[in-house]
Amino acid sequence: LPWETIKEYKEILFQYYEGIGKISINRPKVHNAFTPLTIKEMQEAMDHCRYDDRIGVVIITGEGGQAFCSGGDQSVRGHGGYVGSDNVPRLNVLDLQKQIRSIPKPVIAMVAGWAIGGGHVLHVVCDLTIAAENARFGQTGPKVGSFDGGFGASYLARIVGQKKAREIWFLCDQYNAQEALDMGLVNKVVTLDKLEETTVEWCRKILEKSPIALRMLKASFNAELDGQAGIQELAGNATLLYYLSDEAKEGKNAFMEKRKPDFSKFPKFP
Ligand code: 2NE
Repeated sequence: LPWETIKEYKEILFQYYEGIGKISINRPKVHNAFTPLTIKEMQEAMDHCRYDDRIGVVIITGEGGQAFCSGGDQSVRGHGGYVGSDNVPRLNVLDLQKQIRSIPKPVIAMVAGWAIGGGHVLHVVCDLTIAAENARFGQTGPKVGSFDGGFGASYLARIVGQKKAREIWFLCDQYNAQEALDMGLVNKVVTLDKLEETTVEWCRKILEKSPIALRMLKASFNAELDGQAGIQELAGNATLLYYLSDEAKEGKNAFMEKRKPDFSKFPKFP
């Protein structure tokens, strides 16, 4: 497909095609393990996707066909986090996870090969996952001295159930694409050569739908799980809709015109 580059980065590719923003980790030699810079670049790209009016759906993926993402790059893991060129240890992937959940547009993980450790959590937090037959899923935390007790544990358990989530973390086994499909961890499995085509097909179906309905639904699914922050997002969308109404505009206009607002003509729905 004729993807066009939105911006050049060092550790990711960021491309656009017909309403879709595609963010792809580009470190195939290490199975797309991420460094603080990879995440910083992904965060900037996600932010761009949020504000770019042409983009209605986002794909997150990894280059090379062998890996989606193998988690934090262990070679730069230091004292208290993953260390970048500024020598500061960070776990900035946690901020990216929040961004994926809160962007008011569907995010699809397109997984070929390994989705492991922090890379597995990245696909977990995406709204949908489409996997190639060669996809392999799992957590490694307790094996390599790490864990993700946030979305990586609680949201995973919401998806696959408490028993299965505990099995995934306690045993650190790996699961193939069919097993992932059977446990509801992915939405669809296709051959590797059909992965992008199918994902773009799903994007097209989504892009035909009402953006506000999609936005409200995403916020609604999140709200149940995300406590006050989830309610804040859902309520923010309610405010957005209210601001579009003549009733809300009457309040603002009255203030600007230094008069008493007249809300009497607006219906009191049962
Ligand atoms: C993914 C897996 C199972 C693949 O195994 P295999 O045998 O197919 O490949 P191999 O040879 O292990 O990997 C190829 C190259 O990629 C590097 C390897 O070291 C190897 O390099 P060379 O020997 O060719 O030089 N590589 C792979 N993953 C890497 C990584 N994460 N960091 C640095 N280099 C990596 C196998 O590679 C594997 O188990 N990888 C490690 C998975 C892992 O434990 N990830 C970190 C989990 S913790 C985390 O992500 C995290 C968190 O828990 C909380 C917050 C933030 C992050």
